[in-house]
Amino acid sequence: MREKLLNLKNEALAQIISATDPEELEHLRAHYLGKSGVLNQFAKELPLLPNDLKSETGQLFNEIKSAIADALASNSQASIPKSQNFDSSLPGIRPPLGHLHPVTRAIDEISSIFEKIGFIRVRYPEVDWDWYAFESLNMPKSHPARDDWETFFVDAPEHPKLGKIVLTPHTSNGQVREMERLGQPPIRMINIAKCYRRQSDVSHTPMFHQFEGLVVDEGINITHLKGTINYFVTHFFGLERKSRLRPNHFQFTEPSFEVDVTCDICLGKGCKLCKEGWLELGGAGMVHPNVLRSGKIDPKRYTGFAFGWGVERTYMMKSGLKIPDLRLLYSNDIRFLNQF
Ligand code: FA5
Repeated sequence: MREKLLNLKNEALAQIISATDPEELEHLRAHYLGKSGVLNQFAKELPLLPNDLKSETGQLFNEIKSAIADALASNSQASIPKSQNFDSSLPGIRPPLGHLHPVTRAIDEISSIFEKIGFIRVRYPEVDWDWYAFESLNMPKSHPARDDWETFFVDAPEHPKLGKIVLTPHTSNGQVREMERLGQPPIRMINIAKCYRRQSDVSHTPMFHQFEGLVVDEGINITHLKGTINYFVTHFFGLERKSRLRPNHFQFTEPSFEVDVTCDICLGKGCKLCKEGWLELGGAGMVHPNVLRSGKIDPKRYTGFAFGWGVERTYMMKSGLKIPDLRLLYSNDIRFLNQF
């Protein structure tokens, strides 16, 4: 009896689960639970069992009866007529789609603007020797200008010639590496990579990106630098935005400049946000002869210009974008990122 009941349960549940329409389900209900159904036949036989088996088999009978009743009730899909269940004319549910991070988009846009005028996109190590990050760039070990870069040093053995290992604080480490890669000019590099500094506030993040341009050839002068900056500014920000060069100092360029772009709100007139009408884009200048020498390029024959700007800061200056705190870009807050 026990075995028969268990077989009955398995058979019933298999049939109920695979039932696909309400009629079939009704038929199964009558077959198993109906007045003259299979389970009632078993119920009639229960009193005839020997006393020692009665209670145990009775309990199993009840369990199986409720398991079959539950299965019939929960197969609700099958109990609703198909025509009511699915309306094929309803519009589909659009799955949520992500998009590229705004910084990745900015990097793609910056690369394509420079690639159109013959710059080659490269990427150099983000963990590099002191030689490439500082010393080859005319910044001797003891030079106080190094403090400006607030560098993270890696706790690793020093190289006898290349020095310590650093998390690159700027993309200028690509300058001498590119000179070494090509061996000789012409050079037209755009190096975009992550940079790291011990800084964190509304306009600084400890990890950020820079894009570094380097052009070296015969007869390169400041007008080429100014023309390249104008080209970038009008393509990235729009024709109404202007750029200017302001004198500055970097060890690896001479002369050196800070590049400004007109404010997206007042377009150079001066407003509460920018005060004087200009926003700072980043550094630039004519490559210092010592840097060319580090890259084994003859400074008597060749000259060059370089610039290095922050991707996030440059992106924030686009018209119409109001990003109050640079750190929001890396907060992974989906409500913030969804706006772009
Ligand atoms: C430099 O890093 C120079 N290597 C730039 C350069 C290259 C000058 C080639 C001349 C020739 P500076 O420290 O000013 O310069 O940084 C350049 C830009 O990086 C800044 O204007 C800013 O846009 C961005 N930047 C710097 N630190 C941070 C930071 N912590 N968070 C976000 N952006 C930053």
